[in-house]
Amino acid sequence: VEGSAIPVVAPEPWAYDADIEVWRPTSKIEPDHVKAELTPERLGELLDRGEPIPDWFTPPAVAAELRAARPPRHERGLTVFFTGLSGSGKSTVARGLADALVERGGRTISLLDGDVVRRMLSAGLTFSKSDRDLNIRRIGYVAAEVTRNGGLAICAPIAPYAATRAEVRRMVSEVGDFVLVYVATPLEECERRDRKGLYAKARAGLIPEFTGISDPYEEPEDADLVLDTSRMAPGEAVEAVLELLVSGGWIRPEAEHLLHHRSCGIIPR
Ligand code: ADX
Repeated sequence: VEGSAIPVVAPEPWAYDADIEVWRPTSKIEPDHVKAELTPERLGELLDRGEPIPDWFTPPAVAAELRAARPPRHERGLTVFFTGLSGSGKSTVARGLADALVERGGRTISLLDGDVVRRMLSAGLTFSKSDRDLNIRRIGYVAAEVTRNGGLAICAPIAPYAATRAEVRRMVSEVGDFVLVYVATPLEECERRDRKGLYAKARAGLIPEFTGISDPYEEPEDADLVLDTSRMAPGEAVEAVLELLVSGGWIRPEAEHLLHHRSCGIIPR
């Protein structure tokens, strides 16, 4: 520092010399030696996947603290949030996913289907923008609580507004992980199916503010997965979500999972 009697010594960068297994100033490492590196991103990845932290990087006790602060994804709470038009297949895929996950075991599953939520949690709400937003916020609140406690919440409302979906993503991300699945079945297909006969009524003007007909649906631009159920069977759609959850590390691959079961003395069918 200028004018001070104390000289300031700037430390030079250090790195781990993997060849001779010591930490040294980078300038002293032989050019042909391997400098081991672990960037903060790579460390985050290792923790997310529950993989070992190399012991040259940090002592095991510190690694254990890091793991406690950032548990692997398969131990962390997760919300899988489906969004899409009425009749797009959200509920079918969400239910299929819930069944598949229960079958695999290892996770507690809470299914918050749009129609069921409307009957229970949101009875009395209309389909005005503000009531839809309130409905989605309630779903988000419950999903965040499930996620906070390490559970896996599956939600399947229309959730037509991007800002409200983003709010739910924020709420859940504070306490765990969030995955958005856009069930992008085209309106024509949803209307052709018209399972509940509601599109016909909406076209006839009997139901006002019907999503896709007389009310907006804002397509997500932040979806982690996009599924079109007019091009795939429900089982395939469920498989696609499972694959995403396995590749992201939220659930273990089937083989490993069966081994784990065996080691616990459970004999899979
Ligand atoms: S959201 O907009 O608030 O997310 P939510 O998923 O709960 O909608 O409910 C949608 C379901 O309510 C539809 O699948 C349909 O069966 C029924 N419904 C009744 N009126 C409407 C409407 N005006 N718009 C959309 N869906 C409606």
